Amino acid sequence: MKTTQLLLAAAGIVTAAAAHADTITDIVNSGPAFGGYYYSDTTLEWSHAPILDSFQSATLTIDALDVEFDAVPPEQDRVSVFDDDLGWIVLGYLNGPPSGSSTVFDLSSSLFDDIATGLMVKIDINVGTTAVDYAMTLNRSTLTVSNPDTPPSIPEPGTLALAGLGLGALALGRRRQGT
Ligand SMILES: [Ca+2]
Ligand SMILES: [Ca+2]
Repeated sequence: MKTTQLLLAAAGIVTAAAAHADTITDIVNSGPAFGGYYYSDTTLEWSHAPILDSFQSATLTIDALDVEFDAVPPEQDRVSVFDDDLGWIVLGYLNGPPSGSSTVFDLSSSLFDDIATGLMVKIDINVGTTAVDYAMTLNRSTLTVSNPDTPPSIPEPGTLALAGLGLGALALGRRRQGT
């Protein structure tokens, strides 16, 4: 390995330790479920990337267009997630104005293991309102997990030793280049 690569590797380890974030976000906004205009009784389904870090709370935010939850009868776009123990569980319905809505659902701890393997989500468009044919467009699904107990980020002794190893290798490389 070249000395520059060693130095970069050492720097990368330190950066990774310092950048331990309080929240992790996974956004899905592409694929067959997104961007189209879909009518009643259509089911849109997608998956989030696995989140392997530990966390203590999680939310799912769905951004959509043309959700007429305030209409009479209301458009009922039902959001469900897959729990490995319980199967599909209903979180609730999209809410907000047709011009653009952002609906946030809290995810229970029984879903944390499913988040770790990649949370599966689906929307059943306008269920239970057979009198009216509504449609909507799904724009984005945002999965956010947070760990409020994350301690202040201090590089561990092992990390510092590794960084020192990288710098030492750099010095050794320079000496060799000099001879
Ligand atoms: Ca589960
Ligand atoms: Ca609509």
